[in-house]
Amino acid sequence: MTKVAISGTGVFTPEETITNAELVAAYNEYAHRQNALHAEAITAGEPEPMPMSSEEFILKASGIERRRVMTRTGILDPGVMHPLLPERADEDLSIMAEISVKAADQALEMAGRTADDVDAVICAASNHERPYPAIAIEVQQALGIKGFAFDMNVACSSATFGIQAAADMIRSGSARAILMVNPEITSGHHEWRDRDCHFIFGDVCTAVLMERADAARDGAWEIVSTRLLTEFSNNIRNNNGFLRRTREGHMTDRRDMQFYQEGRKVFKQVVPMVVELIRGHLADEGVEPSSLSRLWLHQANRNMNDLIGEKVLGRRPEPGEQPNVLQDYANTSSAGSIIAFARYSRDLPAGSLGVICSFGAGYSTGSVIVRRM
Ligand code: CO8
Repeated sequence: MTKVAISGTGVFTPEETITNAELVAAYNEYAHRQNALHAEAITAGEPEPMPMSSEEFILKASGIERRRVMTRTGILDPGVMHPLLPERADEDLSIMAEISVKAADQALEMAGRTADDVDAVICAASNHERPYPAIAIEVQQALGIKGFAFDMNVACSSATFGIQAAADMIRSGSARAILMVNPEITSGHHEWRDRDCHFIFGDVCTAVLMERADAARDGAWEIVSTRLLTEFSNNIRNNNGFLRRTREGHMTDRRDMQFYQEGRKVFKQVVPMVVELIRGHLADEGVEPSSLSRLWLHQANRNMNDLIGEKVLGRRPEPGEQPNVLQDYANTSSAGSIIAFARYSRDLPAGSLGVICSFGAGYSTGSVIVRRM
């Protein structure tokens, strides 16, 4: 059977950063203003006053120290509390396509490939800035790639699901090489006015170039096997969608039109799901957990990753065995495990085995076993 390899990766990191201190100051000022505005009603017992956020809580509960964003403008303004990005003309490259091209250029260069070598583009992300035409087709055109392109969305698991889709297509012969991009502008669909989650997300774009292993450069990573799993849950949800204007009252500023979750339930339910998936996948492929050099996990929460690493390996992971990037990037949805892989895989020798793993809304989880060539 045709073997498939990851021969290039790219990470576009936005220039602007927001620290926990800056985030908490903006949120707390917003909460103070809301409480002052509704002081009379609050005194009468309805609604509850908005609680304050704290840097200490954020670091302890999540491990996040700062996040990158496409723009700070608006997010830190207590009178706005969401990013403000200029509108682009239809003729101009859209913002998701722009950051995809930047990450893709790096992946192509690393793989030693040009547009002529690639037959397809997949844009796998947790939100797309428009329903159509596909962002992937715009990226395809911008890079001068022939063949076909499409968008897909499996929330935080979009990248591992994209890797399986691409690997299957290359294996079956429908494409020689496929470029996957994960432009995650989470700041646009995040709720910055909710203390329970305002610290969670950040923006980034990753890219992965996959091709036939027999044509790939030395030092590429063979995709040994992929496994995906989904199980419906309402614990991470966003009700915004194309039917919004058909529903009475949905055009107002409703909380459920942005990301919302039951974070503690997600933590408790997703950890066992992910551990079972990875352990079962490794067992079926005859790979002992002790033979893994590295786990590149989804970057949502440091405590969650510590627990998953410990349960998969059967011991506490050594420093470096399970690298985190969430302290600097926060949760970048589907891109998180790819940033970790791109940053922390080049030092490993040929023959090294590792697992790229995602988990998130759906629920959805994906496990990709890779071996350095
Ligand atoms: N400051 C101070 N106190 C706070 C804050 C805050 N900012 N936030 C909450 N608290 C309080 C709570 O109110 C609570 O108080 P009390 O005990 O009095 O009720 C107390 O702190 C503890 O709160 P939690 O139980 O919520 O705290 P946890 O320890 O559970 O930590 C986390 C919260 C960090 C959210 C944690 O539960 C977690 O990480 N869970 C997993 C979440 C997760 O991985 N979700 C996946 C989401 S990503 C995804 O699927 C992609 C979706 C698509 C992308 C969307 C982009 C926008």
